[in-house]
Amino acid sequence: MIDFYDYLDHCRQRVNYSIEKQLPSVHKVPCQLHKAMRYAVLNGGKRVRAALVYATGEALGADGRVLDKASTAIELIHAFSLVHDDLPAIDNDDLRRGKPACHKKFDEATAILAGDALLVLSFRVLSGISQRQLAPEINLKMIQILSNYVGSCGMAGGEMLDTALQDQTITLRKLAFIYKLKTSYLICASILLGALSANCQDPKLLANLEKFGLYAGLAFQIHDDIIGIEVDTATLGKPQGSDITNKKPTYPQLIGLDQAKRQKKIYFDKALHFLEQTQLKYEKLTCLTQFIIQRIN
Ligand code: GRG
Repeated sequence: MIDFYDYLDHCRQRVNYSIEKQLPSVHKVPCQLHKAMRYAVLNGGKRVRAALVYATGEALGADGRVLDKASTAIELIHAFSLVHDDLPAIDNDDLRRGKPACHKKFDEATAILAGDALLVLSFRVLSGISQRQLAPEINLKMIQILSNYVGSCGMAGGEMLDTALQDQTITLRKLAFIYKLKTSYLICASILLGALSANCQDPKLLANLEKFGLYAGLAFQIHDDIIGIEVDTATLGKPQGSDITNKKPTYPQLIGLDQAKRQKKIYFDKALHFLEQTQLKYEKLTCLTQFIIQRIN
């Protein structure tokens, strides 16, 4: 049995070191922008997505240096999405990872630009994988997958639909669709980039990994709704009850907390079902999925 928390800590340290190396120095002009980028991405964070990249890639024998670049690219995009999500025009949240949100620490213009620059840096890092470590056509596939999953039919599209939800009634089916785009797709991208880092091109395996990511992502977002209600602001590191304040429909709001917990478990079981189908050595991925639905922040 692996010590999962040691493993998660190891992934965190590894990706943080890699991110640090990729960020421009705070002494480089425009210093304020570079400070904000650093603040937004090196301010804590569980690094669950990075761990998914590492755990998937390691199960398939990927080169650690490729995994460092892939996990860095994913966490840079994730940090960018949180910066923009917190902006007054979107969720208007002042607190992130227990600290002032980027636009509060700096200002709105700086936060918007820092987010933009993190997004661009993500693709720069991903496209910078050495040809000696990974075939260029696989590297290109990674870039295509990531851009599809975060673009207008992916995370950005999910956020657009989510933003329009304020004060609206919605069916559970539509909400699940938004969660898929907004949250699951970056989880899927993390897993698929991990697999591609190992040169994996088996369509059946990739399809099972994608379905695993899809359901793990839905469970992750429903759990996020639940802890957003049940856990206090200090523990969450972001405002408790912010979906209620923003009048955003969530699973607990639509079907109640108990049913939301049941639905989370259904998605968790589906995720594990598709993980088993991969026939990989998946102990770390199972632990990560359990962590995703039990975390307190
Ligand atoms: C991708 C082009 C493009 C635009 C981004 C702003 C935006 C559009 C998307 C935001 C999507 C979003 C915030 C989804 C919520 C996902 C979620 C539950 C995030 C929290 O993730 P954790 O708990 O956070 O892993 P830490 O802080 O641990 O990293």
